[in-house]
Amino acid sequence: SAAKQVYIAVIGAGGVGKCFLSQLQALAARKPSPKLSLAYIATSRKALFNDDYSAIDIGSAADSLAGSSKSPLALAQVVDYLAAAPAKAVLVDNTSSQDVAELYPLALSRGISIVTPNKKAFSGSYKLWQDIFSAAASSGAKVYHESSVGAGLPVISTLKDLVETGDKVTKVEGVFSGTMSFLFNSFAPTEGQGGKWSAEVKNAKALGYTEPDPRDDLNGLDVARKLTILARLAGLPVESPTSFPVQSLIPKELESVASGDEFLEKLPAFDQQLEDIKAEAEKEGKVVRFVGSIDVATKNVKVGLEKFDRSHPIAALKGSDNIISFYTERYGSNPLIIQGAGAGGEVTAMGVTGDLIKVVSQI
Ligand code: NHO
Repeated sequence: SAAKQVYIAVIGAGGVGKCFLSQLQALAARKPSPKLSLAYIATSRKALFNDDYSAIDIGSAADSLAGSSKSPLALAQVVDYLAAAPAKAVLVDNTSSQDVAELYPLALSRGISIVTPNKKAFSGSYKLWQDIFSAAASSGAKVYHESSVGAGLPVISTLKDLVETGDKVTKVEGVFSGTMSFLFNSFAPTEGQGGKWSAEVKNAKALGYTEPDPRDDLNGLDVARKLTILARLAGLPVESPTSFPVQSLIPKELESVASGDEFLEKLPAFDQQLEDIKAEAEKEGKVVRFVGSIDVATKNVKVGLEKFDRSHPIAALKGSDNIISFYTERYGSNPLIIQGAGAGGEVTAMGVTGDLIKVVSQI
């Protein structure tokens, strides 16, 4: 009889998607059983798939996709196609699309498992969150999203283990944005002066650390989405990433300028705002950092600037690293701390590939 197969569909082949494909190729070569068969791959403009589900070569998929003349299937049709496959299927969502995220309850209810770094589904409305996990519970399909917080760092799996083994998480605190980490580690270093705020933002963009429009990092929403996900896993029914205080670092006057480039051009005129905050921290011997925290008992979630002693682990971060501290009953006054690269294609894809391995072993 035929060896056991699992069909894989990949939506999104950008920075993370391409790294995922090369990790998938290596995984398929290392672990021949069950056979991981790439049945569908699409970007927003193109797709590759065969009506008879015959496998697409993983190693050449990204190139073949670029040359494909097929348009992507409508999302509901992707679900139909996978639900009718001759074996179990896993949908890997490597987009940041809200539309794809809203498809998860349907896919899960039809037995298709989901693996994704996309934050949208888990940090949108609380109803979507509930729909996703109740669809999975009733069909037995799996849903894993490790890379939606801290890229490949084991943040979500650790929090789940703490909760499921009966520990009481009292507080979660940390630096959750690679971009914000890089910006403040260079703007307000623990040693030396640091540059002007606007110059650091420009530099971070040039180095590829920011979104194409840096305002998408500076508005705090990316961090708010990550906090929403962790708060919900810790048991707080947070309604949305805008239902708690989030400090934006975009000057009011620049919120509505048309482009990211115009924003960068006008930003130097507002350097004094952050310079004052930095100076105030320095007077207390501290440095300023952009952090998020969840106080489980008081149900307080917040995102914004805070001052830290120079010796605090949050102050001493390097590069674009993330740090996440879990304060729990078992761990007492010394929190469980997870630290390391929190952004980038390879480390984000690692979380996705790791999740896929978990799902494949369970379906
Ligand atoms: P890209 O490079 O824009 O690629 C997106 C792909 O999706 C493209 O191929 C596009 O055609 C396709 N696509 C979009 N909408 C589609 C649709 N409706 N149908 C079909 N295809 C569609 O994006 P990335 O960088 O590869 O990111 C992919 C996902 O990983 C996003 O959800 C992103 O949020 C998530 N992610 C990325 C990173 C990262 O480092 N790149 C991280 C976490 C999650 O931890 C990282 C992070 O948070 C970075 C953050 N900026 C920080 O901390 O500073």
